[in-house]
Amino acid sequence: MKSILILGGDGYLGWPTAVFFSKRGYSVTVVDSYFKRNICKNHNINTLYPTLDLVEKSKIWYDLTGYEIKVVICDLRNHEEMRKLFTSSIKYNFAIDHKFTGIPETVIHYAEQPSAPYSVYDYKSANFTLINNLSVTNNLSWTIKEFDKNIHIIKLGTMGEYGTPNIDIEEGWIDINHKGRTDKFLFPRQASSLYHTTKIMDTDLLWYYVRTWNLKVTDLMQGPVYGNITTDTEIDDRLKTSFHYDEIFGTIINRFLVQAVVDFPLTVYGKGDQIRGYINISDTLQCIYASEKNPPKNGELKIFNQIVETFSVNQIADMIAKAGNEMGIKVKIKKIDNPRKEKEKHYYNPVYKGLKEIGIKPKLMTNEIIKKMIHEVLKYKNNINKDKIFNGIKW
Ligand code: USQ
Repeated sequence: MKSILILGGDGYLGWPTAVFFSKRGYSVTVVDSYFKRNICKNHNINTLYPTLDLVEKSKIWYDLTGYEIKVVICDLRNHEEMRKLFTSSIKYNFAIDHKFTGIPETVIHYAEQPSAPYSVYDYKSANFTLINNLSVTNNLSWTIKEFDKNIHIIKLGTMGEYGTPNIDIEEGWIDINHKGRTDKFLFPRQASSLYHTTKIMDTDLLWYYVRTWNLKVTDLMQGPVYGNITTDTEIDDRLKTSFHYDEIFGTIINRFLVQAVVDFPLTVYGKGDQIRGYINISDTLQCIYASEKNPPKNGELKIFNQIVETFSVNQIADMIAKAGNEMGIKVKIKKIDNPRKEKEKHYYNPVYKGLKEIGIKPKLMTNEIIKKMIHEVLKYKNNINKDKIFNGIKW
């Protein structure tokens, strides 16, 4: 049985990833510090529906399927806590069999503060983002060097590291010819939030450790994710992943779906011509799985641009309004002053071939999929707190 460790296992992507691998016969351990839950408590943020904690969800998963997901609650900014995960002093907060499952073959690293608005909210949140994101990546790299350099690290990066340059965005790397000589470099990165900047620093850290210690790393440059429907979590509503629509943790498509059903004009920031690459949550799982099955060699950093299609904010608003209107919901759209510092009109042409080459079959955001998502959100319409949709967190 292959063993996999998922750091940040309580998150929007962490929990469905755990369930996905568990269902496919992997021995799965999830780790989380619950900092996102704590931020939500402090900011009075509720998700679209309540989500049980990791111990409760893992118990339900075991009762329904007989598959065990082991749970560890700890703070990975602490190097000793990280080291314990790789030894028999690991302490499970939930397990059927409390015996150490051994050193994992793969570590999926999601354990980062993922919100761009939160990273610029105030000094404390900025500093937390910086320290958390970099120290977890650093602690993981040192621990893997100590225990086994053959462990494959799958790290969630972000397309936002590249920013919106006026040239095509390559898949991680670029060949530069300068004064008659040529070399290969990481594609230039320039982010437009502190959160995205920490992800650039992560990439640099990992690339340094790959070159220096021969680690094996896959970096997935993912665009904003949407949806909450993943086949394996559909067996029971209590297993659904979290769904944020608030300004801190909600990403654009999920936010617009919620705004559509409560008659809140879709909050298009600025001109709305900002283009990004998007991906359905079920495709994220396919991509992680394909990456796990195609590990890099020691001393190799594989980079994939993890998106399946690109849209402008205006296009997304129009698509959601069209689907909503066809369902009898009157959807309004409103352009508001952009609280962010970002280019509102720009060239955007990223390459995203690598994941298709290893077998990903993308699920596109069709009218039918949008209607299915609106239908899902409508079930929880009464839980939605309009006051949390837009408070104008500024860059
Ligand atoms: N936007 C709006 N209205 C809104 C919310 C967002 O017009 O109500 C616009 C933003 O200005 C931006 C675009 O939509 O141009 C995307 O914003 P977002 O909030 O959906 O995504 P972002 O802050 O970039 O971050 C999210 C995740 C982050 C991930 C990133 C991928 O929170 O963890 O890394 O998407 S990417 O954007 O490709 O960097």
